[in-house]
Amino acid sequence: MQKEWQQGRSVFRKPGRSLIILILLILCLIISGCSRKEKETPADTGTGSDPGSLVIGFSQLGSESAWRLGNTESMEQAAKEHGFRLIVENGMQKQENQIAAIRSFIAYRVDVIVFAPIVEDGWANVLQEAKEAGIPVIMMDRLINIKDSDLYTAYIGPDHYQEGVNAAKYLLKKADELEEDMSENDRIHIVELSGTEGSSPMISRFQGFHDLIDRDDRFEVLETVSGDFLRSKGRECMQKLLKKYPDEIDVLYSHNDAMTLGAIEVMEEEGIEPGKDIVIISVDGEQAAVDLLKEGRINCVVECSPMLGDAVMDLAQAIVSGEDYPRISRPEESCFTEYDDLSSLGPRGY
Ligand code: GZL
Repeated sequence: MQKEWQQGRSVFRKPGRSLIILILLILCLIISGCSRKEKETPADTGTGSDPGSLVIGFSQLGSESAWRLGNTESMEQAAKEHGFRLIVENGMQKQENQIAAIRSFIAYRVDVIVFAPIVEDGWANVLQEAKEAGIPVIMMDRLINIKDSDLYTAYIGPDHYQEGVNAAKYLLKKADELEEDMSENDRIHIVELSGTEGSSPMISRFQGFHDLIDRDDRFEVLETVSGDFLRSKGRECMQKLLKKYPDEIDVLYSHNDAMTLGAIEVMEEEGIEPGKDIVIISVDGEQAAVDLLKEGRINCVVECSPMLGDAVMDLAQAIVSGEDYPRISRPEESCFTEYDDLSSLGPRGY
């Protein structure tokens, strides 16, 4: 699905907090003896002083899930293998932290900026500043809403809409089985744990799923609640849903494995058999979820690969070297279900 680029709301923030964070970040870089002059090789590249090695500023959105941790690790490993210096700033789930980090990378004059935007809106100003500084920006993992798509150089990340479609396709197949145990007028009741409000994976996984399910009158989505991609909130939301819809829930569609693991904890505390009493569809494909799929406690795991590091580093090299490069790149992704032979599925690495 081609994403419609709408005009992004430029968010002008009070200079106070963000400016303080920016100044502190720049001071840290200078004090640590690595203030970067006119494209000199930084004092401590940490990866040899090869003048060809790049310095990359990476604004990661947080560390909210095994997926995110795997993504950060993938970037760190790939930078090391490419001989690049990677400066990682963890936004800790706050957009203002990410914006301040990008501003510090501009001040430090990195060769390339990489960022995983926590939400879709509010990036135009800082990306304009990076463009005016002549620093290429690679957007990784999540997408943004922006009028001027020239404000980023390239995007590498999953197709979240297709992931929602994959989840729905599994459920359409499962429905034939579920209907056998249902009376004529019954409908298959679904609850949905969605990801961070305003984030592209939440928006697109919702849309991809609902575009198939909402037009099929065998299904009824009872409620969609945001668990913010967090295990703790997945638990909390599932507790509330089980109280609100006692014995009515047939299917859980969860936008990431972390929330699913929290929800399964609650189900088992309530004596509900996950994967049997409630069909469970989850997205990410982290090891813990695949293990539960093999045990029959999850029915479908839609893969969303965090292993983007290598592709990002290759892309950064191509951009800086003036070689051709794809503007949009997406990793190959699978969907693992209870109907598949998973015996050959190797370790997930996250
Ligand atoms: C998806 C990624 C999402 C994962 C979550 O590309 O942005 O963020 O699905 C993570 O686990 O929190």
